Amino acid sequence: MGTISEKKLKRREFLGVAGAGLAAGAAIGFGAGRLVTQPGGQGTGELDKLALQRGLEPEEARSALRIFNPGGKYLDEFIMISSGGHSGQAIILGIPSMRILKYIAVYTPDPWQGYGYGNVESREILKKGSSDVRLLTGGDTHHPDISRTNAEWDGEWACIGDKLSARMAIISFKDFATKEIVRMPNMGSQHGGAHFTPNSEYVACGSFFPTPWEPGKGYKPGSTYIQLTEKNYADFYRGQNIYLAFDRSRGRFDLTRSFQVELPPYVQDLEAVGWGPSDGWTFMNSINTERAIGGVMEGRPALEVAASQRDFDYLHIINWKKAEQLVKDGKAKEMNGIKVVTLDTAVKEGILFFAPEPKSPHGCDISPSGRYVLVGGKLAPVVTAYDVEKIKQNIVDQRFEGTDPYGVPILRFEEVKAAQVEVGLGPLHNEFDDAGHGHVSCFIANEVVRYNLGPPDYTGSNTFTVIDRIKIQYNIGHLATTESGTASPKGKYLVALNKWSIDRFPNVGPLLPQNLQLIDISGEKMQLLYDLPIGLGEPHYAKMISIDKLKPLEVYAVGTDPATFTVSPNAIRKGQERIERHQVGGTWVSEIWGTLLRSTMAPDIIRVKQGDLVRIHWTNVETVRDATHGFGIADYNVMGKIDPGEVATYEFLADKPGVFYYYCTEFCSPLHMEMTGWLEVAPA
Ligand code: K7E
Ligand code: CUA
Repeated sequence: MGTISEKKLKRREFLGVAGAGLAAGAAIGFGAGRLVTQPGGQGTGELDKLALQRGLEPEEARSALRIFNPGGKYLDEFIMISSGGHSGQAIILGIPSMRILKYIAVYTPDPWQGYGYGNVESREILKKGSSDVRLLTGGDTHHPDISRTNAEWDGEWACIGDKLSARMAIISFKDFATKEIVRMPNMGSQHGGAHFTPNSEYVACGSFFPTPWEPGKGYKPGSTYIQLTEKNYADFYRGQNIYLAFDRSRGRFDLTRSFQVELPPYVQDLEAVGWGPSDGWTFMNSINTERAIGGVMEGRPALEVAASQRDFDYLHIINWKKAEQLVKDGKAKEMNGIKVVTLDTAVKEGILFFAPEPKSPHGCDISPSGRYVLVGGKLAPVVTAYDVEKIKQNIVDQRFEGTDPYGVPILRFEEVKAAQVEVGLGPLHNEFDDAGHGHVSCFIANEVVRYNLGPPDYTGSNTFTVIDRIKIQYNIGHLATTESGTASPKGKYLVALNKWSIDRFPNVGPLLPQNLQLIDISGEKMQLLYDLPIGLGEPHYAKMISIDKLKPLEVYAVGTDPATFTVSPNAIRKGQERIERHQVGGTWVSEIWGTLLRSTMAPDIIRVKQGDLVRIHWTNVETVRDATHGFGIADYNVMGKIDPGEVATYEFLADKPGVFYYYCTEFCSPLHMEMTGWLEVAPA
């Protein structure tokens, strides 16, 4: 910043010239002559000057004003839940301000949130979400979805999958915290989900890598072994699509009512669960229908080469309502705790079909009307629109071009295709607005490309035609528009989730942040508003829900167990603190019921014996919003926070003697530094 030279003033003529100044002033929204440009248009307006001083173009200054949200004002219209990629977390942002409001620990421990550092509730979540191989403390989140009522998001729950180890997590929007993780049976990895069915009966999710699959027995991580050869891969490896039964009152999955559909050993990729004309159907695409297994060091071509030979892969079309009925009729087989509709049954009973899709596609999204399935070509520069009505009719008429090696009927491409839109290089994901437009991310072209859909989504002329494009910075993966993926998207904003940011931010070491770019899609031309560096990675997909659909708690009622939102059996009131020592099995347990209230931890001295299992139940008896207390014990790796009203249990083995300091880690009050205690572990 500094003084602006005459030359610069002249060059940036948006102020000096009355007309331009007026235009900028008016568009900024303050009105010419008021604040922006003084009468006479000589560029003395305060905002103009400020913009100039900071070297901002008028367009940029306008963008800043359109999204700036001062503290204390509630100008955000949407909340975005973004994946945190291989950080294993989820990220909550306000839109359009792009302010980060929260990180949610999902698959990865987080000491600040009291997740996985001695806290028993979160430890149980992580344990339940692990396999027999290891306790899993990291994940790779890709696709969040929000619970639905009549195909619209209701703002109660979110799900987000772990691509790495085939897990699904449930987040409550009451407290924006993780409630459950399940390790999905029979699957080695996942990618397609999460997708709630229109009334949240199920969360659908497909596998990514096929798993070794014992006929009749399925796959169990850590024990199923079928040697990886090309023949075994074709004969004994399988993909899966799961429908996790969702109990929306409790916010938990019920594996006993869940089911799976066995799929051929293609790499199943993105999927979408339909509504309207596509209600009852799941669409998922696939890559590597070549069934290449890799083996560059064993004389075979590299996987990505061998997996890109064919001109077409298969869009999978699953009649999930019919599959559900098969399960109810007892035609599914129980494998590893879940009912599986086997591939044979799926073929015989007519619940699985393919449609050719060009070529190693990515992205599979349903238009707001539910009529079109849009698939990004990835290696083909087109978006293919499939017409669900045609798909259904062709299935009824049994019009197939043949079957795949597993007997799955293949529809004729020309019969089920609505259109192909030439969009540019590397099309991936499609999102929609409220005016019948699709927006596709083009990874290689570094663009978001807007096109018209067809009827009933778009009823004008030039259906399936590109009408606008905007450069992004750089290498966009997903994009998100407001409430896209439902029957009534809201238009207005689009967030491009970009992988690279090369020259957009100051250098903070060789690895630059991911770049989330906010784009205004309300006008005829898309317009870039803001770049948000995300120093946590890597966001894949995100969903933006209208802020008024969310009804989060302000405080927990005192004594709440956040796992169930009911009164915890370990809740106590101030004055009821106690310490007990009792034996369970062969182990001595020192059990403490304590309270937290500014600025006392009661008890502040805990005396136990070496070898005791120490279990501390803290009740934060505060009733004031935001009056959180933290908890940390030196050298014992116990850390967390207890929100106002919350009851949280911490547990650890006191196996080393000594006198250890513990304290409230949250600066909560003037006497916060005094909010401390001692853990005395007497030698055995
Ligand atoms: Cu395109 Cu996992 Cu949805 Cu990332 S995936 S970009
Ligand atoms: Cu409680 Cu600091």
